Amino acid sequence: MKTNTISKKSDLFSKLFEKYDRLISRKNLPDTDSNGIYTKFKHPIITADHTPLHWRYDLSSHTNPKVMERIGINAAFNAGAIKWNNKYVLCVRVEGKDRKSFFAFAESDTGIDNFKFWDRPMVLPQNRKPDTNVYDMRLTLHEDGYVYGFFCTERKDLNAPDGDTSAAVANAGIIRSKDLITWERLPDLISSSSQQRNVTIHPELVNGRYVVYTRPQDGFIDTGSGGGIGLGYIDDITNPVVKDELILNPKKYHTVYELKNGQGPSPLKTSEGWLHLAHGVRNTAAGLRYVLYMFVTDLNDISKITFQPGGYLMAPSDDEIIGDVGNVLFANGWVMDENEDIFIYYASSDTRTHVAKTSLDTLLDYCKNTPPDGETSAGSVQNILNLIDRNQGYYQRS
Ligand code: M1P
Repeated sequence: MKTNTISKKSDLFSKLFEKYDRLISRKNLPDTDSNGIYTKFKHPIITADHTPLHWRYDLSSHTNPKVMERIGINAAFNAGAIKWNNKYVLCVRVEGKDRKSFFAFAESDTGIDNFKFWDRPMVLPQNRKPDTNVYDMRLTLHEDGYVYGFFCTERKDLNAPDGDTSAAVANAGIIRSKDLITWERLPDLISSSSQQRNVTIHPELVNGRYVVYTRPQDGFIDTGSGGGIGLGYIDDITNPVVKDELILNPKKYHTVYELKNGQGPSPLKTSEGWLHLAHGVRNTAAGLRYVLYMFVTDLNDISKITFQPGGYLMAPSDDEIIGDVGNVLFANGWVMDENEDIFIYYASSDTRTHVAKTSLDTLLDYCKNTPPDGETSAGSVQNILNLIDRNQGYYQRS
């Protein structure tokens, strides 16, 4: 009798593993519906269901005869990315059903499918003041030889009035490694802003100094009088005091980054400047809407924007609109291959991770040849009229 029960339960475990194996070995196909700028793929590349079964289930049929999930995972999104030992490696924000986020690496040979999590989630080294919640890792191979991980560390706001149990303080946490396995924790960012989020490091030194992209903000959600993508300099990365911070890319009325914006991954170096991916947020009657946009900065003067296409590069579409925090696209990871193919790792609605594939040549063309924001409705019409004029002789059909 007992043997029968166990073998029946073992069947349930087998089914669980078969289902899981099918999911992580599933091939991902490109969406045929490309806009010429990037190609999205049919399936998200990482979801909560991709997290290993041995993180979630007690796999013994003796102690878990009902095959119950013991630890639930809610979402797997906002991944940092790096190409490492010929693999596409993501540092995923995994969020448990208990609302805590943590980091876990997943890797793939193709960059578009078959992502497998490493055996264990990352054990993040702690500073004297432990993190309550951590998220949104940016991974950057720096010219000093380290891979830096910049992430958001969140702690309760101890100055909040009694009874306010949600007020929090966000800052940038910093780790570095030479092998992605052993990580050294540096002090958290020291800046003049009460809160910082969406911070990442520029891959090269500028005049012998480290450079960080920042997002100073007054409140935990509201950027208030702060906001915009900032640029600051650090003399000694082991004592990360931000100096000479300036706003590189401000939020702006009646644009897709009207309410707030934030640097995505660290910029990519190209012969025509530094290519940036960012997110912009505006408020609507249905709540905040997060989209991705781009800009380019001068190769020799990184505080100067040389191109900024109007509008967004990518916005939530179809199933991407729905999730834990709806109408959100967010990207903090991308990889450029030796052949200059670019993989943009983006997440939808704080729930799942996707990839879009493009190339350096295409994104530079996009940045240089998409008209800048027209600023007004009339300006937008003028952009269209300019295109119509250039198209004379091309579009009339008999
Ligand atoms: O919920 C949307 C995003 O909100 C925050 O981004 P920002 O600081 O720009 O508003 C982050 O918490 C991010 O993780 C999240 O995806």
